[in-house]
Amino acid sequence: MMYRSLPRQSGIAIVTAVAVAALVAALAGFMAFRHSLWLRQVENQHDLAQARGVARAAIDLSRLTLRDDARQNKVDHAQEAWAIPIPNLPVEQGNAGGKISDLQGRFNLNNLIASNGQVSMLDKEAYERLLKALGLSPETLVPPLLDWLDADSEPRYPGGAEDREYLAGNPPHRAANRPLFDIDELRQVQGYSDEIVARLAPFVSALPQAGTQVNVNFAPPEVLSALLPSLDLASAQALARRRDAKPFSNDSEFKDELSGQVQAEVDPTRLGYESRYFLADVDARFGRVTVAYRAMLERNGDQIPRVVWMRRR
Ligand SMILES: [Ca+2]
Ligand SMILES: [Ca+2]
Repeated sequence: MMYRSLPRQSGIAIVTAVAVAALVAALAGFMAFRHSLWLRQVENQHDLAQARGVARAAIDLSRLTLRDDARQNKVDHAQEAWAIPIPNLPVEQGNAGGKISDLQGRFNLNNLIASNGQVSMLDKEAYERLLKALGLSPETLVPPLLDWLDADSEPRYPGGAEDREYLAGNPPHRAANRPLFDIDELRQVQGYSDEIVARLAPFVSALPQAGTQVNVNFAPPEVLSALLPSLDLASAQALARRRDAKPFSNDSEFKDELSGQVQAEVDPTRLGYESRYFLADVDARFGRVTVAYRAMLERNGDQIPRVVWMRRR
């Protein structure tokens, strides 16, 4: 009987050995996979850190470019060197590129409430004209934005919206009662759908101060026409074409291009030829990782511009 059970036992031993070998092989494979995954993660982290470093260096380069521009002249227009986009250039093991855009040719929505907390009537009327020129409704878009920006919680009538209206919404939130931080914040304001915000975006800004001038060298025709009530859109389009060929340096050059009636509407406190605020968009690729950053820059005199905010886009 004993000799019969021996082959059976050795059979079990062989099966066990094969199973153990298979398990070891599977475990070794799993370990190798985990190890390569870990290595990949380490590489990705390394590439991400490098790409972020390259992106930050590109934003710093934008700041230096704007500082140097301010040292050379006191006028800003689209033909200046800083306004030329930098194509994606090879850097060590990667690529980087970007562009600087002017923000001061746009209508600053934070101008609607002056620094004394009161509505700036000239800016309110200009914003109404801008909305009309864009085919949007001032009646539904102006009162809720004024309520969003003003410090109180009393809704305007008609068409206003404050905490009470927003807390009843889904999801409930409150009115900001302070200047806009960013154009994207408009999506939280009553009446501002994604489509409306996208339509407005090229024409408006949310700068961190009120009472800013519009740089006429960058203003789209719709913004020029909104700021100069007697300048119709067709004349503003013709004016913008002449300006793009030959930018303005001062009031007298600008007024030379306007009719007498429009000349009288040029307010040097609201229109200018310089820019203080800019957007820097940079893209950086390093190894397998690509990052894209956007920063708002504020230039003060010929100092290196400060970063107002910076985020991934
Ligand atoms: Ca300049
Ligand atoms: Ca309010």
